[in-house]
Amino acid sequence: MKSHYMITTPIYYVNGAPHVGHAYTSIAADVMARFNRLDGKKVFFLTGTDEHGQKVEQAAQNQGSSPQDFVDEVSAKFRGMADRLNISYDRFIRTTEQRHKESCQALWKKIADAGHIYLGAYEGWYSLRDECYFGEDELITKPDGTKVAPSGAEVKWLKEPSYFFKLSEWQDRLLEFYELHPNFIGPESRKNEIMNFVKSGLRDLSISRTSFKWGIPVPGDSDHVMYVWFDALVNYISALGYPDTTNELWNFWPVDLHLVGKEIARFHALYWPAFLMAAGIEVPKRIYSHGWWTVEGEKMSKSVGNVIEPLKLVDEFGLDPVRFFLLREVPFGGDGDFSRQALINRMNNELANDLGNLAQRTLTQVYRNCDGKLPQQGTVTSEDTELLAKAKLLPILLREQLERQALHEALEEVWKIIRAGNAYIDYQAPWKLRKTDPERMAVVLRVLTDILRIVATVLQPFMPDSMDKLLTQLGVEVSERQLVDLEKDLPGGRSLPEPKGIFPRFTETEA
Ligand code: ME8
Repeated sequence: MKSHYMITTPIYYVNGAPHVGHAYTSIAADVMARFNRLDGKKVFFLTGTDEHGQKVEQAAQNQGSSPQDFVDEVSAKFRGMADRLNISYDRFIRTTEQRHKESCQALWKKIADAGHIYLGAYEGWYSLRDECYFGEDELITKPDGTKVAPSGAEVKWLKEPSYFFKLSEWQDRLLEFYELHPNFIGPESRKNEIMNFVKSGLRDLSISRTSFKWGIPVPGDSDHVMYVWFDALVNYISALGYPDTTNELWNFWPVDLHLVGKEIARFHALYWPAFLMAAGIEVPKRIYSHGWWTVEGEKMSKSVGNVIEPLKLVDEFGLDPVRFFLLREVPFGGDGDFSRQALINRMNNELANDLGNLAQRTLTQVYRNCDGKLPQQGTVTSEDTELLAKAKLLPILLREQLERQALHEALEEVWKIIRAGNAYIDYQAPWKLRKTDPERMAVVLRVLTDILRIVATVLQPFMPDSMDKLLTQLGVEVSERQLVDLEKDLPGGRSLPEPKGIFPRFTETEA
């Protein structure tokens, strides 16, 4: 088994405040980082902010700030969000850091020296909002006849001197690479889309700008700053100390997973591998793009005023219910709709009722009827073994599901066990056994604590704080919470603390 695992989120633009979409990617990546740590791997989890480009320069101007002051302020908000959401990043990179700039210039030089960059002039339809040029055939004509970018953003005809990356020469190599590495792009639908785009023919890519200053100077030609996407993508290797590939961190390359939203899959699955191949650097193992959140059926936008602020959600519902809801509600990879009622339903039905009650019922009976001590394992029935055997499969199932980013399937698998646990406790009715067969009662409660221990261990990446509490109530030491620890049974007789409910029900307060 490979001992290193590297995962990244996109680095977020600092031209607006963080919203639930950013929180979503970061939480999903956090789950995968934490799961791999739990599985005994050395993890490098990278996130951060993308701070150059014309949009940022303009946003700073609009606010009357210098670009640097402006990016310092907004980047701190993103970092604050990550901390509040319990995102266990190992490095928060900012593209305005000096070492990142040097890294970008080193990569540029490497690609240029290998003959893949030339100076030309660019004209075309440019969308400021997307920071991207579009071909005539990619534009969409609105009912009033105006042409806009596929994203709906306004486009302008621009002409400027520009350095180009010879992307057109990489078409065959990229297609061959996709064929040879069928897991490189996920989900499958996105892979087909990108392959079709490449097959339709690649144009050389403009990778510098002269129309503004807020960017990284092109080595040897300071009239040009680097195209913000060149600068941004390089963060993934500058964080590992590129061009110094002899340092420890470089063992994490190639990255195992770039997790991104679907709108930027193309930059990651096409431009990025081409840049890397041109520089003779290994290509990432996998790019997975998830879908987009809308809010109560509508696109999230500042002008509609329906932007969901993740920290407000956390204030109202608590962190772990929010983390759980986002990953449970929507099949990962597809689009989703945020609704307050849906969050409340998940919280009350699946956290408070299903998991919360199972834990509370089991632990209260152990506390009251087993002297507050973890029961010994006893003689088990076929029903006991069946349930235990299913629960013991969870680590293996989850490992496989998370390898293909099926986060929702992983949660469903855990909930199957929780539901089976509830059916088991109702049927076995240990509270009745207390008088008639106390020995059997102890066995039933021990089966239930064993089930809960497995469930709580594998759910730690999703809800770290709550599962920490549950594992403590189950008498599991902090040093016994890795997946491998599940291979050993806990000795009976440990004193357990008085159980306390972990997931309160949510009730709307009257307005
Ligand atoms: O694109 N639903 O930054 P960005 C789900 N700086 N996810 C969403 C979302 C939504 N409604 N809105 C945003 C950039 N996201 C570049 C990236 S990487 C080298 C450079 C998430 O601030 C999703 O992950 O626009 C999306 O890809 C990312 O935020 C875009 O963030």
